[in-house]
Amino acid sequence: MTPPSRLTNTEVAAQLRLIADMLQIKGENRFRVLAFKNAAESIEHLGQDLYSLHDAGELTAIPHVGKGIAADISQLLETGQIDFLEQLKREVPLGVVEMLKVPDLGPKKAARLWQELGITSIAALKAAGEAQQLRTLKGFGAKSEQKILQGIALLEKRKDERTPLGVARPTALQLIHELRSVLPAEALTRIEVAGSVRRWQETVGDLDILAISAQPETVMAAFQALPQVVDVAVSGVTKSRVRLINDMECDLRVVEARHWGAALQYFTGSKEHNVAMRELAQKLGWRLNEYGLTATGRGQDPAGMERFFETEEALYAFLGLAWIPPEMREDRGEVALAQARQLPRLLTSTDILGELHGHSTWSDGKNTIAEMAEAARRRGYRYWSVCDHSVGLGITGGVDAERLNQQAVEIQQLNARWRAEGVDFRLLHGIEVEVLADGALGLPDEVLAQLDVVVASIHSSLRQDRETITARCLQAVRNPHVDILGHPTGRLLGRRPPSALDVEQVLRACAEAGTVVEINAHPSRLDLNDVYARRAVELGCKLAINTDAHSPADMDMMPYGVAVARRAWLTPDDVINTRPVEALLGAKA
Ligand code: DGT
Ligand code: CA
Ligand code: CA
Ligand code: ZN
Repeated sequence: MTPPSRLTNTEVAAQLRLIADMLQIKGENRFRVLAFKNAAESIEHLGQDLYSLHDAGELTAIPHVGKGIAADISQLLETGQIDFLEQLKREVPLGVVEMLKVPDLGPKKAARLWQELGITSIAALKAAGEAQQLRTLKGFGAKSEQKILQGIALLEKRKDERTPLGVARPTALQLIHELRSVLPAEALTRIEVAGSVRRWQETVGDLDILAISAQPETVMAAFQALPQVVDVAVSGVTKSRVRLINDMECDLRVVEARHWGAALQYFTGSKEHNVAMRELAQKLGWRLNEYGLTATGRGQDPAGMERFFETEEALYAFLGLAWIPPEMREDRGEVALAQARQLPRLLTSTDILGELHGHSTWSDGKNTIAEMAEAARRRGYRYWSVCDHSVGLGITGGVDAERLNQQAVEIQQLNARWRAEGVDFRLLHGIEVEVLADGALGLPDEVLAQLDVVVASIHSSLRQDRETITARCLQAVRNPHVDILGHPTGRLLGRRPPSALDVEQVLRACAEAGTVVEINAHPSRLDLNDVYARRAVELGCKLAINTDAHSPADMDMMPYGVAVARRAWLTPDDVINTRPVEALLGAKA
């Protein structure tokens, strides 16, 4: 048997929660239920790898994990399942557990709905509610029936919400990784993510995965059996649609090798790009679908003749096009450019030579300057700019004139060491200075004047009206000491809307003042977004892509920022941190 792929702590916690829910529906002792819930809670918040604890025989050192639960966890890590949970699954339908998601529907009610009315899914619950059958249950009035229907409506609305790419992409890649590890190589020739995730769209409706296999049934069975899958909505030989434990839905399609090119093109989308592609094909006498091209008879080839493509490149080439990077496939003129062989040379991650905005323990970063620099150097960067927050933001630490001087000493020492060792790496000394509510900066000009890089950002009073916050931002970007405008709109994807800022006006001012605009690469921000970044370049701005790292791991987020730039059609020349450090500092002077 293939060993199960590694589970994350969150996934292990989810399995324990599932046990707790099932026990609750069965009406078991509440302390037993609580034991599983508490264990799940501590595992989710455990800052440690479960596998190494397991290997060391130390699972019981985790708070709330006793011998019994530790044994269940061991079994899960070793075999990919827990016997006890498998047994529970045979007793309690997953659909009934599902019903607990309806607000105000507790385990006791769910159990009665199941046992007395035979309801085993939310869909069935909704139908029964609409048919006014719930009120027939003893103790259930018209009012509680109404409440359940309202709860279901709320749940459906939540389901319509799109997932941030920073959650969706790792989810898709994990599914692919797990399928690769559970399936024998001969059952899975190829597997790739398609849809909006492949295009790196900032939010994602559902996941789309595409595979080539000579054994589609085997692939589908393995897919539906993945531990993250809570519900199978569609189950066919070539297509499955499932719902995952994190509430995302995922489509998997299995195709033949000869259809791969057209299928990947079709399921990558966007729909708009596909419409443009179909129109082009039509003009050339072909009908384009997810299998390939069929001659319409209006071109040179006889009607009904088929063409298949093993690669996307071959399909695009057959239609007279250069291969178009997925990030550009939004029908914004890319098809005409590909036809004219004039696609831009898009920025790639390897073009990035360093970062200009990151934090250390001098403000809210988790690592020292030396640790951050070492991490940057190890990933091949040639420079990294320490930009800690100016004081007074209500966070611990922060820098003022005095602390900046102390910081400078530390930075000089580190730089001197690398110079002596002949290492091509340089720390830049910068700051992320707060743009105060009235547009003044958090530190005086003469302090800012001594630094290599000044990033000005807004973290407070983000709800000012459009006029006020725009004026505030204009004042900051026009300050000659400000080099970069950090995360301009302040949005947090899925959590906080952008400020009311008049971005167009601010971008014009940046172009005029020579202030660089940031694409904050952190997937919770992606700020500027693709549309504004495109506009910035049109207006003559330069951009900087920074992860705003607070720990070395944050630096891994750079591809998200590069993807925003690619979706904005940016070339290396549009982005200043593709330049060597001398050119960078020279341009600033
Ligand atoms: P999403 O899921 O809303 O984030 O966006 P997509 O682009 O992943 O859309 P999705 O999952 O509905 O479909 C995946 C791809 O399949 C889509 O990008 C293009 C293709 N596709 C799906 N439905 C249609 C359609 O009705 N017409 C065309 N031309 N393409 C379609
Ligand atoms: Ca999709
Ligand atoms: Ca889909
Ligand atoms: Zn920052």
